[in-house]
Amino acid sequence: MELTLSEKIIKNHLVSGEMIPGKEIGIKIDQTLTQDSTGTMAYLQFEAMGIDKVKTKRSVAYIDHNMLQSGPENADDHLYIQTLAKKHGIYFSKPGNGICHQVHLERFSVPGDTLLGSDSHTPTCGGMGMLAMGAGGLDVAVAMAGGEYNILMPKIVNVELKGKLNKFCSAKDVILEVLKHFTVKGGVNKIFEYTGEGVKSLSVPERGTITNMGAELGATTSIFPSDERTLDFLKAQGREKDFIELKADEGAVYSEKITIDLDLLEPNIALPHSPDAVVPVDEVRGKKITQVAIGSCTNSSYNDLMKVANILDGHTVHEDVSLVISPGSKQVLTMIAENGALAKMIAAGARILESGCGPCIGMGQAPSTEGVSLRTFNRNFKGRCGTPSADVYLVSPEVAAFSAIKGYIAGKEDFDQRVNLDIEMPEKFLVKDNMIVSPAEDGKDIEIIRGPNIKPFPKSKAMEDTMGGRVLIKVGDDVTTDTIMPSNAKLLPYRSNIPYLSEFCFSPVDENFPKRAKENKGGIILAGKNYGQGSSREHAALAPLYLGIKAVLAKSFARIHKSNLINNGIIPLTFKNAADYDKIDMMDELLMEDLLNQIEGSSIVVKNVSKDYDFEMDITLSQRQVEMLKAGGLLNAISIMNKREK
Ligand code: MIC
Ligand code: SF4
Repeated sequence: MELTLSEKIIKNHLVSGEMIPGKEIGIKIDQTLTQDSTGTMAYLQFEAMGIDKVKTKRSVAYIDHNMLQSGPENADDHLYIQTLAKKHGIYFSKPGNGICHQVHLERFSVPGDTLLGSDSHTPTCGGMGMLAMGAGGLDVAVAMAGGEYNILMPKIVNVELKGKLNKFCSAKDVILEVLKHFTVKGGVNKIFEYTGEGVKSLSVPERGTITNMGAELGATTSIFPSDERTLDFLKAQGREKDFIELKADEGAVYSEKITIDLDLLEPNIALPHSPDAVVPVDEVRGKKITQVAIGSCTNSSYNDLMKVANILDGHTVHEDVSLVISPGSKQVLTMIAENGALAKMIAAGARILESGCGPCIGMGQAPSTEGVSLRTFNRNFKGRCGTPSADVYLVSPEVAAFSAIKGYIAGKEDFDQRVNLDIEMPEKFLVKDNMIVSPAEDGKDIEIIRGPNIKPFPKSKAMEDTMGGRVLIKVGDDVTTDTIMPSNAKLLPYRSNIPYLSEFCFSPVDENFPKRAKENKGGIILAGKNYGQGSSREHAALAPLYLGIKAVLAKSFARIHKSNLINNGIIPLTFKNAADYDKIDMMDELLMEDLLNQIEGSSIVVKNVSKDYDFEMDITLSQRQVEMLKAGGLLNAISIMNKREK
């Protein structure tokens, strides 16, 4: 039978289940990546499994998020991860070496391999023809220990690219177009597979921009074929031995298809506060801006920054605008430093940051009150930039650079035709991996250094037959994990300290949530559609767990967050009838009885004790997930299994 590229890779890695869309499958993971803000927790969980050495082909620990070091907490976490990596067979990418996704694409990605990362933008390596997925830290820990990764077999969507991008359009405009079409809910349990003659016109980093921001669709991942452009990139990285050609079979069947004609594409922009609020940039041309931020794992490649340098060349950043640029990796930064592009940026008045996530995760460069920030990043959720009153727009590096000069959102009329935007991919990238530390051959004698900020993670208990509590918060659709457990320069240093972090759970929408949760000894969360979209941070499950949350009742869930809830023993239930959501008020008391029995079925009866009526919730769980919830989460389930085996 003819297969799509995604199906071929899944088939090669299938460990359990059948490849029927919507059914649970288990796949073998070849590579893992972690970053520091989710990594400490992932490694604490890995340690809890008692494994000496990772069982993957390659695992890499990056430091790229928590780099401000305004106190000892971040540096302590870095040291913990570095010493643990050395001991347990994991490569360590030092702070300053770059953003995990950019560096992984450059130095470690391999077509046809599977990659699991504790970061939602792990699909960046789909630009290399990898099956690359984001997950919670615990799932990544299990993969490092050699365990399979479970997902629902996705539907495969075909995005056919026709033609060639015109001068002022770039890969960012392609993915913004896809987001406009599918929205932030449209990709859940789907893989977006790119095909067509237009694919050839895109280099691997450009493909990476598209697969990176496919995360905003809620997709399982996105993938490009591995072709001659892939070979060019691998050769230029000195890694041609990693190349294999990969593509879908002729006649492969997709569940859905859209065609994008690159020739007709216009520069796009995502309006505040959602990556799918996309319109052509000309619709908002002329809006005054206060900040431009260029970088992030979406748009910080050599190609992107060379275009920016050419646009800025000989100009001055507008007096009312602060332009900040964070190059994606040491490789990119060194190359633009050596060829003079960096000097052009500095001369124009850009503020250059080190290679890392920086402003994208609110680690510095928060805009002014009610500021208007134009960013080449992938997420513009309200408040994520560090300024709740700011408006953040998402654009390509080209639009960002022209706008920085003009002082307003630039449209077609503002683009200077004379600028060279035809950037050739270098024949050889500058390869110097001296910020990647190899693991020890034998880690037995290596001592792991733990700073005082590292606190044990909360553990859930086995499911009880009767479970109830008050509705502690009622939220609407598309609530992000940034809302559930925000990250910013003040909070990110505490990612390994759940007790402290939990004090800020839901703080962007309800500062009293932690207090209410404690007073009521825990309870239930009520939510709309696509609950938990965005970041993979397991902290959005761990902090509620710490505060005693037992269940989340939602209209639907984002994929990674749903797994994180189950992995940590919190029950996710879906409304059978959306009208039931409307009937429930905050502080209503809900009760579930005969739970151990009911959870085995397809729905569960919930009693609204305060209003005295019953309603039904759907259980959309696999048997494995049911067992896990009964045991009280993944770690408990693993230890029960281990005991059974002994
Ligand atoms: C993000 O872009 O939201 C992050 C910060 O990279 C997160 C990970 C985290 O919260 O640490 C992600 O995308 O998963
Ligand atoms: Fe870092 Fe931003 Fe990319 Fe997340 S989206 S990995 S914070 S650069």
